[in-house]
Amino acid sequence: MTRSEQLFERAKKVMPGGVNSPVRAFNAVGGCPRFITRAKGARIWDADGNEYVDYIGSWGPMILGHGDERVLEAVERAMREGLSFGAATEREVEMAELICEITPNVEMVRMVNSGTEAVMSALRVARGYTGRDKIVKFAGCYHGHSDSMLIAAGSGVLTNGQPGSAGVTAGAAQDTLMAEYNDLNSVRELFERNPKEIAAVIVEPVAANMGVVPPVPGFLEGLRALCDQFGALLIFDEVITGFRLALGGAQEFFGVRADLVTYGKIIGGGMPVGAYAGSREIMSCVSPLGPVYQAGTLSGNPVAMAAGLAQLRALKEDPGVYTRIAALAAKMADGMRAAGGCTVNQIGSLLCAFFKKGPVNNYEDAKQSDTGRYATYFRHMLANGQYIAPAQFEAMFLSDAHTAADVDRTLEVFRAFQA
Ligand code: KE4
Repeated sequence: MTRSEQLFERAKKVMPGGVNSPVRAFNAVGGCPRFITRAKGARIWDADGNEYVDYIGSWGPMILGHGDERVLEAVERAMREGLSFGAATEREVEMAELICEITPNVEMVRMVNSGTEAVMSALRVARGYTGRDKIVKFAGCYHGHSDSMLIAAGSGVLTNGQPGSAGVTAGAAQDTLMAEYNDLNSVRELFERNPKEIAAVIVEPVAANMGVVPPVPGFLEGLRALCDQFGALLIFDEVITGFRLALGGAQEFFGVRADLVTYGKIIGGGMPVGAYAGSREIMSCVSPLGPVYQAGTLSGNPVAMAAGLAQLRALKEDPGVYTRIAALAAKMADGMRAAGGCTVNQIGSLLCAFFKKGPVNNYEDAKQSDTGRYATYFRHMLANGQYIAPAQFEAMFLSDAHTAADVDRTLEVFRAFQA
């Protein structure tokens, strides 16, 4: 048995599925998950000493690459001062000031500990601010595991949500309405059926949890117009796109204003951090200033703030990173398309190969992808030192630590698979 196999056997005895997050179990692709021991730059190593080029980057946080010295030094300095106080600290103020400075339309920020917590809290603020109950989400978009976001599309997408997980009650599901990504009519119809009941529309400005599916031109602008017309808030879930598509995230990249924005991943530099943010008027609803309660023992944790601040400051000081990582992703996408046999969606430093004829513009399209072939693709890439998402409905993440030579090697391995 390999070391990873031994560790997985132990893990399955004491952790559900042997993991702390389901996608890590490799259930969608088969085989034993690799237990990772260390990482540096664009490389990770598993418990058997195998080296991989890492295109997951902890699912997005490692935009500078693993073990960036600026982040490590900030963490080492902060941890010597104290791991956690449960009290106000200057670093939280610096983080909030920096986010307000670099993010469009944001005047106030609340730090939390994960993307899920950021979304859950933003939804509560939207309901508290508007006095309305219903939320519109899109089939195929993932916003973390809070009950009202674990919703399956009903018989038709345009029905009230159904529980998408055991343990989610019909009561929790009833206030979530499902629309079709890139289909403004599906949203308009929900507003017309529920004219004064929709508190917010929440959207991944680039869908990256059904594979990568960019918004078609006019989609985000249309959501903005519908929310304005019907008095609902527009929530951009930027847990993936935030500080990744551009320094100002999707709001900057697409030039569309959201009322609330949620963050995670990059904002923590690899440490557990999430945040939600918006105008002073809306965020003034949040306790202790306003009536919407939300709290957290480790929110704004000083060591996590130090990691996130170091990463965001590095991105602010060198915005050329966005051009560099988008160029690498485009090189990868072009090479994959040239190999044939797949549809590749790419935007900024995000990309994904679907094993079906294109286009892939929504969840219905994405679901037609040959997930069996994806699993074979995954195992081929892994066997050749390329660590990509162990599931079709995820993304590849490029970082500033990846090089053109890395991409050339990955394409060589991909062409061998497609041959
Ligand atoms: P977390 O609670 O996992 O920090 O964030 C939830 C979340 C919210 N919104 C978006 C757009 C997200 O992509 C996520 C989490 N992303 C997944 C990757 N598809 C995390 C990986 C995992 O679940 O292990």
